[in-house]
Amino acid sequence: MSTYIVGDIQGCFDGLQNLLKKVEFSPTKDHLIAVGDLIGRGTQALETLDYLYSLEDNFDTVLGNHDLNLMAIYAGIRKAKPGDNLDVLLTSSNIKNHINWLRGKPLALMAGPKTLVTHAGLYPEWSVKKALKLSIEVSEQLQGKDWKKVLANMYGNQPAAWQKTLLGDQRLRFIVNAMTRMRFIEKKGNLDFNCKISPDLAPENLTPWFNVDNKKLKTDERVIFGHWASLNGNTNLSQFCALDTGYVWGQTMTMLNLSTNEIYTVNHQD
Ligand SMILES: [Mn+2]
Repeated sequence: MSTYIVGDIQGCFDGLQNLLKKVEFSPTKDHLIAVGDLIGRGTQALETLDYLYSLEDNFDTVLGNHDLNLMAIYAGIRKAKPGDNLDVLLTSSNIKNHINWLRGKPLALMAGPKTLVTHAGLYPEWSVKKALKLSIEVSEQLQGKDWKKVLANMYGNQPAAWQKTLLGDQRLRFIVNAMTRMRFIEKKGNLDFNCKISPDLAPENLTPWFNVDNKKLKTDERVIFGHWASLNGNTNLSQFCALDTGYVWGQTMTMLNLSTNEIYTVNHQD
C-alpha cells in the first residue's frame, strides 16, 4: 500500500488519470490524498468528483478555496463565473451528494505522523496541533444545520491577522482564509490577498508564509500544500512541500509518493 498526495486537480480529470496511471495507483490498495481545489476552472469537474467520491475510504482531501466556492454557489450565496466551469456539475443529479460529501471534509489533516496537509499552508503563529484543532472548529460549523449561513459569513479579507480572542464569524473567516487563501504575509502577521506571483518577483514588504519563522513548528514536522501555482513546486525548504504546479493553467500536475518521497508529474496535453 502506498500513499500519494496530489496537487490541485481543479477539475482536470484527464490529468489526474494520467498521473494515477503513471504511478500504477490501485484504487483498492493505495491511498490518495488531495491538497484541495478538486474542482474550479477545469472542464471536467463532475468526472473528477464522481471519481474521487468512488474511491471511498481510499481517498481524503482538505478543502480549498474553489471547493468552498462550489459549496457557496450551490447554497445560492455566490454566483458561478463562466470560467469556473461548474455548470455541468451543478446541474447533475449527483451534486447534492457531492456537496454533502465535501461538507464533511476538513481544512487540515495528517497524512502521516508528522505530515500536515492544508490547501494554502500553515499560518506561522500556529502549531500543527493548533491547525488541526481550528480545522475541527470550522468542520463542525460546515456540518451543522446552519452551514449555508456559515458560508455566507465566510467571505471577506478581515480580520487580516490572528488573535486568540477572535470569536464567531471573524474567527471562522480568519481560519478559512489562512488555510485556503494564504500566500504572502505582511508585517504583524497580516495576510495579503492580492499578490499571487512568485516570491522572487514580489514586493519587499511581503514574505511567503513559509519564510516567516514559525516557533511552534517542530523541525521534524512537514507541511504539504497547494494553491500557489506560481511557486512551481519550489519553496527551497524541505519542510514545506508545494504541490500546485498549475496544470489547469497548461503546466503540470504533481503527485508525491509519501512513502518514498518520489515526485511524479504529468504535462497538460491540449
Ligand atoms: Mn486554491
